[in-house]
Amino acid sequence: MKKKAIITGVTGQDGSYLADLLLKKGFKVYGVVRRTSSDPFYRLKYLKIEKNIDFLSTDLSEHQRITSHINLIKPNFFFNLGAQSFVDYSYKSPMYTDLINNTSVLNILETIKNTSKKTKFYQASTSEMYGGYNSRKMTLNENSIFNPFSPYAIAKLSAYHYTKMYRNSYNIFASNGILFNHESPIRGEQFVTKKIIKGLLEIIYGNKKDPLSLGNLYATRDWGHAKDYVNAMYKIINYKIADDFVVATKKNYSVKDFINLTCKNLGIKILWSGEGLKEVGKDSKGRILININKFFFRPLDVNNLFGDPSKAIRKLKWKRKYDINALIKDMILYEKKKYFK
Ligand code: NAP
Ligand code: F7E
Repeated sequence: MKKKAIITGVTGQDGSYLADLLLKKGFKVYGVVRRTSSDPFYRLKYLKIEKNIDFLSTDLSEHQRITSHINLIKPNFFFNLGAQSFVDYSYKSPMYTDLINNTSVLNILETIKNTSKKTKFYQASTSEMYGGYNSRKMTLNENSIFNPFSPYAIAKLSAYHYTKMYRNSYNIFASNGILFNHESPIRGEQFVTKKIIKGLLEIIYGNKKDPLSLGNLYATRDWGHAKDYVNAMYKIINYKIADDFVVATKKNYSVKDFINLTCKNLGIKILWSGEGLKEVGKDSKGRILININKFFFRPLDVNNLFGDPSKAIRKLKWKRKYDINALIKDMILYEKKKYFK
């Protein structure tokens, strides 16, 4: 009989790549999907897998329905990737963020404990939990201190602790993947890497007249490729014991570095001038490509996140295929296809 996996957040970036991976490994994949007025399946269609998934139409806030799916299916694996995942929005909607990113996780763990104890659980934890005032040079690992800044990070940190608590108290196989930022061609359009690549291509190939407006150019992140990171999720849930693992590249770049690398890949020379809200990036003809808008600043931004994945490399034998340039090239290729069919 095929092994069964439930994925929440199956329509998202990671859920789509993970579903693809699990289908290739012969799993029966159940995907939790909430109702939306527009088509949520574009990523699954892009990967040509939407017909191979059994969809469970449920919002994560519908706790009883999630419970009944687990009871009926008794999955081998439960990957909890569904979340209100946009840090910026969590400041605007903290209670909703907490309901989905924290209370819903507790509901899933309680259900596994009560009715499906053999189900192995993976929680999508995040580098945002570290928050803090870390320097650009300081790497973070499984033993580093958490100092969450945003409602998103606080909710995720609570869910991280629940996951550990259910593992330690009830002997449930429940693991956290503490993933640093990871991107891909199918990254959500609000996130900064996708916004930069899509925005620059709109200006260069799509005749967009206005510059691309961004916020804090000096935050640094450790950016990997989502395809490499779903491989890590699979290794984490298949590891001999439940545990917590950092997944990162051990390289970090600022938002401005990411723009410079994207421009280099596109063959554009970008010249920076001005400071603060007046800073602009111009092309060699003097056209403004990037400007700054205070709307995109957060009440409190995490300035530096830099991960050390040594434990995952050592224990899980996790390897990644993409570096930052390969990631950028992959994202550009996807956007370019919109202009050159
Ligand atoms: P994403 O693209 O934003 O996907 C989030 C998924 O959650 C979508 O399928 C979304 O459905 C679903 N969802 C949101 N609210 C829901 C609700 N109330 N009920 C049911 N489903 C709901 O995020 P991602 O980048 O793939 O990230 C996957 C997970 O990893 C998230 O938990 C995120 O917080 C975490 N994470 C991400 C990163 C990263 O850099 N990508 C790093 C660390 C951790 P719709 O399609 O309907 O919106
Ligand atoms: O911001 C700065 C912004 O929204 C990255 C999620 O997947 O990774 C993601 O969270 C940085 C921040 O990602 C804009 O202030 C500047 O410093 O792409 P982001 P994030 O907040 O790091 C973590 C690990 C997760 O868990 C989350 O789910 O870029 N920035 N200007 C901007 N950010 C955005 N979005 N838009 C701008 O215009």
